[in-house]
Amino acid sequence: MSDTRPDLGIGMVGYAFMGAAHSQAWRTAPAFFDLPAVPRLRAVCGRNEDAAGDVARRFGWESVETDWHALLTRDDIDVIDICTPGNTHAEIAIAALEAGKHVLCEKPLANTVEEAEAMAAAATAAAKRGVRAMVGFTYRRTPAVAFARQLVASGRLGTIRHVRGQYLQDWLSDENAPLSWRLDKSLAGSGALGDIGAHIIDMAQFVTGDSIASVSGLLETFVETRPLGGQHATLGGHASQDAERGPVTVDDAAAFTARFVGGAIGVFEATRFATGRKNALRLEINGTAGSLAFNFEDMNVLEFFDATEDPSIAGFRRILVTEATHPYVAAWWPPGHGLGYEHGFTHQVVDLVTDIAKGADPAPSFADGLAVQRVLAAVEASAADGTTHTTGATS
Ligand code: SOE
Repeated sequence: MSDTRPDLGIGMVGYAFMGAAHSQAWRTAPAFFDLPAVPRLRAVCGRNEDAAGDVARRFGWESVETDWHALLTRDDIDVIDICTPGNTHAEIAIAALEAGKHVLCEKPLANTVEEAEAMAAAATAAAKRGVRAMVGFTYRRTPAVAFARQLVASGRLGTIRHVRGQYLQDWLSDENAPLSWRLDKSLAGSGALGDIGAHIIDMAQFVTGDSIASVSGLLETFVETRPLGGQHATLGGHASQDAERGPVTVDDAAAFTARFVGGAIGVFEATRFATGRKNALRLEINGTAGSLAFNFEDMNVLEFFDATEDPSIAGFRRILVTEATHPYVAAWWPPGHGLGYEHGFTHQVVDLVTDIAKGADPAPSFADGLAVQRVLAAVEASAADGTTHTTGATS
């Protein structure tokens, strides 16, 4: 039977780790979810034609472009999906929105607050013309995280007192892991802070429904030079200690305390030096009526403590967030069969396509991305001068 749903043409810029994650999401979403439009993988764009061509073959992209401007002139492309380093986000996203293309942009939204402000303004102007923009804080779409937000919103935690966020990785703990774009401030904007700290900031604000008002922070670069070349892995890798070295211009680790507008206090940590921790994105929230704890390394589980229960039987319960009644799960497997890292990207595509069809503004919006950028900038400013910095958030 022929599919009567309209096509939605996708043009993706970038093809590496995030490009692969996004490619599988665009392919998989219409097979599992009843989408209002069918994503068509029209073109993947990269300066290295051979590498982009390889991704096109593996994932089924119909064509390859080597200059992203070409995507904006194509009538068969409706959405520009930006999977490139942060220094290119603002230019591509603003040009795409002005050309009438919807935009999905990887996180963090930009490398500076000024760029993020320009992007948020462009998104507001575009929305008036029915053109939508979303920033890719994918972990929001882990069912356990979306369910945590529902529990907080329904009042099960009462008034939030404490927020504890950590994003712990260890792929730089080898001091001979080679220099890569994530360690170059001119390309990445910042280090652990923006790359993974941005995720815990967004997740904490998303789950609590509150905003960070002020921060006091520390940044540290433990290994100041790294080998050029060597064997690169997607993250990390290894090179000879005799290789020529170049400077690391970003933080290896970030830590900060925070005050939320609603009165909660927070403690946050982001590092690539937590040996043994691979992708431990953890969030713990304590409220007057209960607590929640999440760890991405056990991503199908949400721990919940109900402080209103009889203390003699109360305790943290381990909820397997794999029931059809949990967010996103009904489209997938039977209870207990579980989801993985890639599913968040599929859910992101599902929500974006649905909002585009409905004419609704997707979340997280570019304004949400800007709010995270302001927290990142406040942490950097605080680390530089040793004082507390406000973010400007009031609600
Ligand atoms: C690298 O630290 C990284 O790939 C991040 O850039 C991603 O956003 C996160 O999903 C996993 O770690």
